[in-house]
Amino acid sequence: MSDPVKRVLLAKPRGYCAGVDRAVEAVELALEQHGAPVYVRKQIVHNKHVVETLEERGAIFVDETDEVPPGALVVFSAHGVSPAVHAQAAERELRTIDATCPLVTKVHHEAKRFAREDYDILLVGHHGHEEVEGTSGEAPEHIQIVESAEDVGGVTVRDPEKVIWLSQTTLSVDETMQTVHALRERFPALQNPPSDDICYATQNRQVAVKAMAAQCDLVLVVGSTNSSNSVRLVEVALQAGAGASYLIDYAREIDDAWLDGVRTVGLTSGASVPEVLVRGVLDRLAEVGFDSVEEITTAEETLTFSLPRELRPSRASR
Ligand code: 10E
Ligand code: SF4
Repeated sequence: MSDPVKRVLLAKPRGYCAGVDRAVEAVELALEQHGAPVYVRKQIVHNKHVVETLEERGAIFVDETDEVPPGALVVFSAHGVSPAVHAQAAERELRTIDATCPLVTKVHHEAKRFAREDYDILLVGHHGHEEVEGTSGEAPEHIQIVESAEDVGGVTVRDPEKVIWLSQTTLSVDETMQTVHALRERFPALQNPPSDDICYATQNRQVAVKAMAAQCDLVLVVGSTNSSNSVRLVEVALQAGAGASYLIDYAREIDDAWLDGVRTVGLTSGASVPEVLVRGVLDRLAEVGFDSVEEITTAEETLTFSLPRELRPSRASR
């Protein structure tokens, strides 16, 4: 008999967002329509399992376009690329499919618009993250990256009356608001982005994990270590009162010691994580007595994006 006090709270929404779904499908369709190999610049999304599965099907992941043979087909990842990368690809006469999430593209448009209007743009985000490199590459002379409230003291602007903040799409909402608060103390005229840059999927996954964290002795987040939004879910769970929280790629990474004395396990997954990996964790937890599963729903998601233009059926073939 299973122990009735052992239970799993399963966050909803979790896992794939609309932008990831579209980007992964773009690589799958490119492989179907054009045959292997299909090159992909950077990881299409930051998930080990997704990347390995696509590699098995003939995708070749490269760091830069100069690793792609001239004339070959390359997909740009969901995190977006700077205009310089588009130019390099054009120079090598590569065929390109741009799988940048439309919500990242929206931030690029904002960056271009405010740079054109000669604002100083403070981009809240993580140095070295591909999305931040892509967005800041739209207007490097106008954009400064601000990682956290601690960075704010070092920011200088040309005209404190003409400053706007934008952000990476996958940050912690609460931490970002602290950074913005610190920025506004220095620059009271700081303008907000025209609409939220932290996307609906990031926000929804954080709200869902917050709703259950305080009831959980342990929160497991399925996701890869380079996945910003997944890492943020561990931090948010801990801040919202979870006893402990760990990031895992696979069920096999669960350390039995984590479950010692645990009654309630919370489970969620990042926006780049396929549901099959969550199912694997549920199966593993059931084997050790956590077979009662309750879904905690804080939002319903229905958003979908159309495929990248290069993959949409041509009018003639419809
Ligand atoms: O590291 P991130 O959370 O930005 O990326 P991810 O691939 O884990 O999740 C999808 C998020 C994207 C593409 C950025 N908006
Ligand atoms: Fe797009 Fe948000 Fe998903 Fe990033 S996390 S791919 S911005 S929907």
